[in-house]
Amino acid sequence: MLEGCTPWPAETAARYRAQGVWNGTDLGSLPRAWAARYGTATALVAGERRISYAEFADRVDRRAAGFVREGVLPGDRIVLQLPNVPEFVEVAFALFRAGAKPVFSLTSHRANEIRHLCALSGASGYVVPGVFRGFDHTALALEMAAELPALRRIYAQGATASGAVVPLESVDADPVDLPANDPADTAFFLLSGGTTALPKLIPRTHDDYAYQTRTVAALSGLTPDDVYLAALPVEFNFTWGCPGVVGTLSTGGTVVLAPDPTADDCFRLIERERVTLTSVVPTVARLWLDEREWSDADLSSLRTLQIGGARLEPELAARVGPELGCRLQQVFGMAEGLLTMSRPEDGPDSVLHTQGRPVSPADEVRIVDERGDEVPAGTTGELLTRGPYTLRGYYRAPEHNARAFTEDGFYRTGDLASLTEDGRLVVRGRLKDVVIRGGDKIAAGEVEAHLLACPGIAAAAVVPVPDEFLGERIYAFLVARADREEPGTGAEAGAGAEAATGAEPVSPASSAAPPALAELKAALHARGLADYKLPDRAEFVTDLPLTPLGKIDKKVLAAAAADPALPRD
Ligand code: J2J
Repeated sequence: MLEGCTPWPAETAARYRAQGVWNGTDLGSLPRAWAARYGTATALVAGERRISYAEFADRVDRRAAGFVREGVLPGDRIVLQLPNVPEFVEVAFALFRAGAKPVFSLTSHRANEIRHLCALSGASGYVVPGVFRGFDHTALALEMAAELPALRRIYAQGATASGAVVPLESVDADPVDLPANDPADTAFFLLSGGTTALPKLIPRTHDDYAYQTRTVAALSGLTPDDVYLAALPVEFNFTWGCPGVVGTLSTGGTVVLAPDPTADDCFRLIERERVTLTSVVPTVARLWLDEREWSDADLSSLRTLQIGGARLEPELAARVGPELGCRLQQVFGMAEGLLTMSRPEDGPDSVLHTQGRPVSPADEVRIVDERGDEVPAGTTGELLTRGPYTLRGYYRAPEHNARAFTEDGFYRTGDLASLTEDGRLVVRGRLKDVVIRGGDKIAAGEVEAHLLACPGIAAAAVVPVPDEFLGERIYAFLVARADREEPGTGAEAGAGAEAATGAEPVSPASSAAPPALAELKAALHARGLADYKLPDRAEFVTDLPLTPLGKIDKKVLAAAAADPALPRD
């Protein structure tokens, strides 16, 4: 196994193998196996492009040979940052085939995230989309290569070769014999939604991911007639393997790649491609439901809409069946592993109000109180989990791992949940310091660290504030430095914190005018922080409330931020 990754204990691994839970799959071998079974059937659709299973396998073989020719070696880490295009799927499988480990990055990631991902993974290569949505990823990649000596090759779509830049199109060579991968080894890395200032890398093994996708595909009743719409970014675990792209291809179905999750694009694709299954976050589901009234698209092929990634309000859940004419499947999941979902046979009440049951009988789930003792059904506590597709440790993070796992290997999810008498999960909240904005996970600590590095800021605390459309928004409470003189122009600064608390723990700043929200956002943007992490509101206070232990009291701040008396944008 790759150094820096934590294996399952030998006895546990032996048990999973003996039970056939892990069946020795090498993800790199799958495209050939699929081609043998499904041949001329359509594997991928993107715009006007339709790629058969046979073609897909050929392209993967040629690209794998191309990467080997470029000097990619088994065990190399390669950051993969492409949008929903067939090349994402081809490159991921080509790297699996070559024994290299893709690190899945979001296209919205910028210098701050990419620098960290490349450095932490020790990446030797970085695959970018050239210019995408107005952003020059190749230029950023070159900057990174100049900073990080290990980063030797930039593969850019549509680029011309120069220096470290290799056009992705030229990563193509006559197929060569390549050794098989050890199924117990790490196949790729997903990103953690994060609780710490810097995102962690989640190693997923060939065996564990093959098991996840196979299990979820079977539970979803997928057949070769199914058509899956990848509406959310493909690199999201939900879209990639729940059952998503990998589960659908494993079953011989067709994957349709949507450029983005807008109702317009997706409804058109559902109608044109007769899509049967897709997955979205609640914010996208709400947009689709609201748009449905105005659209005459034929959505009759859609059998199941999976919704997950953030809390789904029961009122929204109840609209799915009647308004979209398909079955709702609630999904609770995490890139770290554990997935729970409602089943076709579940009654309406359970589908609307619970996140269903773990997908594997081998998943172990515990709800515990602060002392770590298990609590009875119906009681809320922290969700801990262990199982055949849940990580045993983040990559190269021994200190964090010591806190994030129990001694007996349960992962502390940081989610608050309860179990129903019949073992269904109900997500109740979070212990972890994360904002979930429209399904995007933002670690408060990361934004705080960047705010503190901005001029004029003495202290910063980031909390979620409930929002009808996005679920949550990012709210920053800030203390200005006493020495700041420039006047700010923002209306947000200092607005109504007293009214918000009704008491006194958060008091507005009164002295020198602090920087305006727009100014702060520009500073964070300039620091290379991805835009989806920028605060939606910033409020200056004279000091931050503290708990009796002297930590910033985020409960008080979250309550202040959520107060309806506060003016909203
Ligand atoms: C409330 N919170 C939820 C839900 C995830 C499938 C679906 C989602 C993800 C995902 C995924 C939630 N209700 N239904 O990887 O394969 C919050 C929890 C969780 C965190 C994980 C998949 N579903 N969440 O969202 O790694 O807080 O994975 O711990 O991005 O999202 O985020 P992520």
